[in-house]
Amino acid sequence: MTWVAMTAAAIVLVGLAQLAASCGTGQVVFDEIVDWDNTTVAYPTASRSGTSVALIGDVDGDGTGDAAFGSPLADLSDGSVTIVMLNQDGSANSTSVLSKATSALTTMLSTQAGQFGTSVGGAGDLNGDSVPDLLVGAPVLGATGKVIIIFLTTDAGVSSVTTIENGVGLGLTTLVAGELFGSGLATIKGVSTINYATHALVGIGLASGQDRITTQIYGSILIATLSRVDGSVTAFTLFDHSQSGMAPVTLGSGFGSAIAAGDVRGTGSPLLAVGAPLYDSARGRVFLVDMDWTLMAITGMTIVEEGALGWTPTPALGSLSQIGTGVMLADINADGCVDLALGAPGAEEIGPNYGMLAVLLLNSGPSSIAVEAFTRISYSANPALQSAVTSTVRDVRI
Ligand SMILES: *[C@@H]1O[C@H](CO)[C@@H](O)[C@H](O)[C@H]1NC(C)=O
Ligand SMILES: *[C@@H]1O[C@H](CO)[C@@H](O)[C@H](O)[C@H]1NC(C)=O
Ligand SMILES: [Ca+2]
Ligand SMILES: [Ca+2]
Ligand SMILES: [Ca+2]
Repeated sequence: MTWVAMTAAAIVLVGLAQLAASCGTGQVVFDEIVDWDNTTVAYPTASRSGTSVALIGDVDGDGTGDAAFGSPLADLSDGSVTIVMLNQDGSANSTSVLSKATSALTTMLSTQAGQFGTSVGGAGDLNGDSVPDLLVGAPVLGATGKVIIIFLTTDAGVSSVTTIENGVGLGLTTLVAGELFGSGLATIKGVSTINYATHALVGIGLASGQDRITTQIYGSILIATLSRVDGSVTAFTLFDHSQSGMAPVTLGSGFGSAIAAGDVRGTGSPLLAVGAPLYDSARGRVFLVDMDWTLMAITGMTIVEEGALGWTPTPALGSLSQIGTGVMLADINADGCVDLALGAPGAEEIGPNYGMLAVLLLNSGPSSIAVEAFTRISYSANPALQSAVTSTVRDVRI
C-alpha cells in the first residue's frame, strides 16, 4: 500500500509496512518515502507544487498506474500540472508538464492567473480511446472557475481539451464570480445507480460557493455525471447552503476545498469527505457527508475535528492547522474498514506551519463512526521526511 503526500516543494510517496489485525485497530508504520521532485525541473519556490495530487490510471500502458500533481501558482499563477509515469516501486520514471506552454492549453491559460492545478483528478477514460484522461481544477480561471478535462495521449501529451464551467458543458448557468468552482475534485466510485462502463461520477468543490438564497459564502459541492464518450456532463446536482442537509456548514469555512469518496460505513454506498480548512479561523474540520444516491440528497453529516469521534491528538495540531486542506478515504491498514487521512498544512510541529498528514484509522458501521487509532506523518514523526519537509504538508490523496 502506498500513498502520496505533498509538501510545498516536493511530492513524497509513502510506503506502508505494518498491517492491523482487526477493523480499526493497530498501528500504521511507514517504511518508505519517494520524492518525485525532479531537481532538474524548475518548480519555482512559490509554485506551490504538490497542492493537489491524484493517481490517474495507467497512461503509458506499462501496467503501472501513473499520477499527476498540480502547481497552481507556477508561472505567476497561470499554473501547471505534472504527469508522473511511475515505476512499480513508486519512483518517477518520467515526468511531463502541462501548462500554458502546451499548445492545446496556451489560449485558455496564458496570463489568466487561473491557478490551473489547484485540484487534479482521474476518472478513467472519458473519450473511449482506452487512455485515462485528466481532470484539472482552475478555480480562478474565467469569471467563475473551470474544471478542464484533458484527453491524454499515451506519452502524457494532450489530444484535446474540454471544460466544465458556468454556461458551458452543462445546464449550469447560476454560478457567479468568485465561487472558486474547481477548488476540489474527487472521483466517486461504487454508486449503484451509475453505470460506470458508460459514465463517471465526480465531485467538484466550490470553496467559496454561495447560498443561492442569501448569497452568503458558505462553500458548496457539485456532483456531476460525465459521459465516457466525450466527457460531457449528463446530469448534475449543486449542493449549496440553501439545500437540505447543508445546515451544519458554517460561513466562510472553505467547505469544498477538498473532496474524497469512500464506503466508510461498509454499507456498499460511498459517503463523501469534504474539507472545510478555514473553519474557526483556519483550525479546519472535515465533514463526512452521507448521501442517498438514488434521490441525490444529503442525509446526514458527521464532523471530524480535534476532540470529536474520540480523536484527541496530543500534542494538539494547533489553532491554525487547516485540517481538511486535503482529504483521502481509503483502507490504509488493509483491515477492511475505510480510513481517513487529512492534510493539515498549518499544523504545529517543531514550529508553526510544518504541517502533517493526520492518519485516522476508523472503526465504523452503519450507525457509528469512531476513530480507533491516530498516526502522524510529519517532520518529527518520520525522520525520512526531514530532508523534504521544511514548511508544510499540504494534501494527501491516494
Ligand atoms: C523507466 O522504465 C523503463 C522500462 O521499465 C526502465 O528500463 C527504465 O530504467 C526506467 N527509467 C527510470 C528513470 O526509472
Ligand atoms: C527529470 O528532468 C529531466 C530534464 O528535464 C528529464 O530529462 C528527466 O526525464 C526527468 N526525470 C524524471 C524521472 O522525470
Ligand atoms: Ca504507467
Ligand atoms: Ca481517453
Ligand atoms: Ca482500515
